[in-house]
Amino acid sequence: MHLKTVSTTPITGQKPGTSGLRARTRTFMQPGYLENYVQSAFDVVGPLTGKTLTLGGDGRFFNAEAIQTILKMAAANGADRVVVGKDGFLSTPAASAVIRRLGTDGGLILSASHNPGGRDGDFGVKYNVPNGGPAPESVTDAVHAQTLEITEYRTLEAPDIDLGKVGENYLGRMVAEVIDPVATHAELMRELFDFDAIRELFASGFRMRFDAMHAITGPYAKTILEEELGASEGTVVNALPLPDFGGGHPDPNPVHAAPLMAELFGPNAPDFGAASDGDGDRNMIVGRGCYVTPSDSLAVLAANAHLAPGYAAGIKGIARSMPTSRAANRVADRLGIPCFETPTGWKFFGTLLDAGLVTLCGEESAGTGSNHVREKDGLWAVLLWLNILAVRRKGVAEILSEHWALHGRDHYSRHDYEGIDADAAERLMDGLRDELPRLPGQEVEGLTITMADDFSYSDPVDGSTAERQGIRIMFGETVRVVFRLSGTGTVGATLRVYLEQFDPDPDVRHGECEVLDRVARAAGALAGIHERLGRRSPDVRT
Ligand code: VG1
Ligand code: CO
Repeated sequence: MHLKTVSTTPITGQKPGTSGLRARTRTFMQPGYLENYVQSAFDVVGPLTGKTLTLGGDGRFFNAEAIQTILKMAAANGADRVVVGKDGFLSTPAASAVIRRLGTDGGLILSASHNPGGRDGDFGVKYNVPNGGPAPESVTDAVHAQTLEITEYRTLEAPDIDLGKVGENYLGRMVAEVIDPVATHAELMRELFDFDAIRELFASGFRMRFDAMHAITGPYAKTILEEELGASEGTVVNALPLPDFGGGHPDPNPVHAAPLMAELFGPNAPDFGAASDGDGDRNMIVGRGCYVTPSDSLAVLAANAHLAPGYAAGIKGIARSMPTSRAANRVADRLGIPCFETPTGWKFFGTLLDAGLVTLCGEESAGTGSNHVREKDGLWAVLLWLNILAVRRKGVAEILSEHWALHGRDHYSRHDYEGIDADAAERLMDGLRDELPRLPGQEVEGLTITMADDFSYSDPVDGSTAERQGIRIMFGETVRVVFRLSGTGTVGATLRVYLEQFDPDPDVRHGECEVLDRVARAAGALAGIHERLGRRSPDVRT
């Protein structure tokens, strides 16, 4: 075994952003490309001497090779130990749990989350800091700057280690410790939730379907739901993580998890359905004949969290990303606790959680989590729902309509225009930005604009700021439209249009589409979506 220095491949086109570096898998497979990012991250957080890192990924194509590469680089960079999930697996929340419980000096997570995988799909890598959360912008900016500086990386010439066997291996002087990827996370779940009550719920005949979408949550869901909580065998479907997610798109929403929706809305539907994404940090919740929007899910979880042992003392506060509906604010107001509004992306919740200002966080994109880790956590949300259902012994639809009766209902939908020309997308956003001062007072589709701005955020804990985080347009107190461009895509641009309308006295028979139809037309007219993008309707509605 000897140390060598090899040249890097420049990272072009893609700036390592909110969720680390994401690019096409083929781009990542170029020799020296992944290495450029990893060496840069090691340079920024290093020296690694005396340090322990956590490492794992969502099992997508190139995961295992990337793990071996990173292990050898960590050894060459002087790390003491790397804790790696068996088979190279760790869901994002499990990696966060491992970093925190084992007290490692941060870690690397390999995933492009909900983006499709495979040789022709996407790959990604991100560095998480010692609190278990995504690196803040100061770190990701420094890593990006370093990728432009360095021309070489350090590695050890050594055979691959056996990722299939739990135990310790040596790479030079570094220990590569292969761990059970599920155990630490499962242990944490047992502490937070009343497993006995959930076991009784299943024993009473309660039926559930969990769609792991051939992504990383399969092993976690099988172990916890079927083996430990007694859900019947077959409750978890598509449980085997596959390198290409079985050709699917592991984004848990009604469009990409259509089979689950069909089952829950069909004859002989189970009581409860859930799905998770590529790296296991997102969740979709469906009741029998009833889809729960992620924004409503956050609000219901916040209103009922005290029913689970881990939150029995009540929650201190809630944080939601700006485009997430204001349903969570209504719960916070009733409970007399604060509700923070942050830019999109989990990293903005970290400081609030560390400072103990909030207990629960959520995003409209199906991410929900709490202070137990510093990432969103798909299975955690499912278990909290199960704990609530086990205590309240009511159906999802009933819980939801009671929630709306008490708080009113925030009708909500997100329209995505995918694969659009990046310049046209920028021009559309710039056009809206230029118009902002002239918008208040204007009438669109019979709705009058009362406020319009480009969301900027100042972190109440560390004072860091983030500008241009999305255009918000208010039509009085009840209707809101938000426009922003996705930061996680790898080709072209995606425009996200977030539509919402509050109804203080809701009629549960109305679907989101009818209620939000006028709001959608107003959004289209304001941004000139048809004229500028040539699109008549969105690619995905969630
Ligand atoms: C999307 C979601 C955002 C989420 C991010 C990462 O970002 O909208 O809410 O935090 O993905 O999620 P964007 O920029 O494409 O809208 V995941 O599951 O990649 O960790
Ligand atoms: Co994800």
